[in-house]
Amino acid sequence: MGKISVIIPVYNTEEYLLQCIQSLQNQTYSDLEIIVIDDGSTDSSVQIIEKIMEKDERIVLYRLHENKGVGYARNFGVQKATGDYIYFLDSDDYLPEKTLSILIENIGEFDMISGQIKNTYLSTSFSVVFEGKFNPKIYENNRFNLIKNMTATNYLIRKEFIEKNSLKHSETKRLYADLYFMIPAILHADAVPKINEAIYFKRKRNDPILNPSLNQLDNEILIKSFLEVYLELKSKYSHNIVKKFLDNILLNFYRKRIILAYKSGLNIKSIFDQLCKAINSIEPENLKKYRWPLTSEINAVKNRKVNKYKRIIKRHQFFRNLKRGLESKLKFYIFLYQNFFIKLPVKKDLIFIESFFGRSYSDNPKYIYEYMIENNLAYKYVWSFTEKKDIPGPAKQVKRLSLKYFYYLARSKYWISNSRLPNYLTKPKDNIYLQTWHGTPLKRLAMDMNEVFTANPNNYKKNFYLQTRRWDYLISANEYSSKIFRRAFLFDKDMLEYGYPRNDILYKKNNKKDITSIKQKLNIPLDKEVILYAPTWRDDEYYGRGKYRFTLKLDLDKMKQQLGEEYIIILRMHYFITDVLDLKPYKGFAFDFSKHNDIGELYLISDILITDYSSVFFDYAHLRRPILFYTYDLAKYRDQLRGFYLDIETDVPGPLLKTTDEVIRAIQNIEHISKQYKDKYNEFYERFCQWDDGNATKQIVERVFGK
Ligand code: C2G
Repeated sequence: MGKISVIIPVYNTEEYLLQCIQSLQNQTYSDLEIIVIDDGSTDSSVQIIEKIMEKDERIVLYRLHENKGVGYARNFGVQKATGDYIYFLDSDDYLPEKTLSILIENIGEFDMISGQIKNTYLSTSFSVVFEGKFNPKIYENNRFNLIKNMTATNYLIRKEFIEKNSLKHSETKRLYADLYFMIPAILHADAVPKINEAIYFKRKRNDPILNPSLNQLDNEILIKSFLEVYLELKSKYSHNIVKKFLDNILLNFYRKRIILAYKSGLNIKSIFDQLCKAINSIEPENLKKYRWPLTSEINAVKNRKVNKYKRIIKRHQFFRNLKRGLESKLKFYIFLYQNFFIKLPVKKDLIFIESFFGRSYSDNPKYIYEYMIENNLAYKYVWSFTEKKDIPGPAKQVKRLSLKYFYYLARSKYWISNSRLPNYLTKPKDNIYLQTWHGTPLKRLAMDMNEVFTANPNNYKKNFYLQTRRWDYLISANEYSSKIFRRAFLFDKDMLEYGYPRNDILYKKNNKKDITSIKQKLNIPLDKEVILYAPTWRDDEYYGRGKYRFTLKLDLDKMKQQLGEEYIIILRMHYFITDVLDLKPYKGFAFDFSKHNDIGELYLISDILITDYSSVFFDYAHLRRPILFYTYDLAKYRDQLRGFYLDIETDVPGPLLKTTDEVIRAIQNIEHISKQYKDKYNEFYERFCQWDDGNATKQIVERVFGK
């Protein structure tokens, strides 16, 4: 049927490249030439290509020694191509197996054919089964709709058609260079068929901060480039169909990009002149279908009245926000927060506190609060909870996400939280945010994560970046955490390096009397040794945002049978887990303390900890008691889901166990294991437990609030 030349410009995409090229090698249509143009990459992209080329002679590599931009690289590729057809693929995207065969089988007599593009965050192996016949839809008068997304990827195009019409990408424009190729292509093609199946996977990069894709670049750059391209193309074409297309994409761009950019702080003046020129070039008849409020904005721009335009935009934004605010109660509270509460001054003595999204009275925030009330510091406190709690001291309680929650957040000079606060909460003027965080990281965090598999991967990294911009202080439990936090959170403000407030209790109450009294309070038998099982959550097992599943893999029947005489077990699920354990059959042996506020108390009363990849073992190690790692899904968790900062096989202070039998055996031989791990435990303690001495809270409170 003919040879297809696939053209792939590459610029620093080492993370994605292999998958891209392999997806071509796996194509069922094999008469291919894979032209890779390295556009001056500075990472290991070239080495990756060179390695894969050794085994596939269809791959040809060209190297440009400086970065020339995607337009230049693609034109260069077309010149070198020897195929009958050209297909543009981006090096961070990938194809299902049948893409090229579907396209070539359906192109018929047409000059080009297109297909659906699917945006995706993931690069886990996918399989798409295409069966049966495809009935491509033919685009004729409406064919410019095909290029609303402004990209040249995912078209199979006859090479002679490209040559006949001298189609070329722009080589001077870094952005939107594709339009210079696609507009004349679509114009001269008369009719273009499209396959209505997703046959091209476009990766939405999840790291717009450190590794942005082109359309994740700074708003001002994007907008200026777009307006420039619009004006240039507008003056080049006199065909009505092209003018209409350009005017439509300008107005869409205005509504989607420009208006949103103002919201996130773009200075209107910086783009206003160009915007005026562009808006003044719109054909009057292409404006007819638009109504107020857009038309009043457009008129102000047309008349070059920047101050009037700013007033109009402000007013419209207020109405747009109000309209959104009326969609639900929560949205209305957010509207009030952003438009009214935030304008009130903060109260200098008010502290807003939350732990684990309001789910518990626990962790570092709890200990900071208790220290402050015990020492009668002159502050007022507001705690945010999802349900009312029985807590000591004078704190006011507000329900998380209620009207009061928003009001007090806006009025508090201080925020204390151990996890994230919603991104839409603009930081009040003069607010000081003490972020306590909630553990020494084993699992990769935020910017250090390669791929994000959580219930809500959208903009995960960007959101994290915006989160951490609000933090003024961050607590770190050891030097190792400090280093990671600086990088993974891009945090450059005050790191508080005194240990964790929540660990003070492990130094102050680690004695028989206190331990017995906690056991009595919790109704735990006094005559048995205590095992604590505290695993973490799995990113890919969820019901929805913040609601995760957990399947208990420990065989409690076996454990009860073999250990029940001497031990009891406390099960403690991570706060994200919504499944409720049914422990009725194990009454007297297994106890569920998932809802207990304070895991520190559970550490104190237990003799052995079993965990997996949870940060709990960094805290538990302060007690120097035995730790077992029940890591039945290690390979998947470490290699696929998260990645670790430590080598779990060599660095942790206890054995990695894969089955309940191994866990039972380890418990039966716990003294032997303790001896075996003595040196490793000491090393671990030296490395991670150096700063805590029972006074972390005091030092932190003095640093943030003064003596
Ligand atoms: N936790 C708990 N019970 C569990 C697991 C965790 O009470 N079964 C508490 C512990 O205080 C622990 C904290 O939640 O230190 C964090 O839990 P991790 O399992 O480590 O998981 P995650 O919430 O993802 O935080 O830098 C730390 C990481 O971000 C991990």
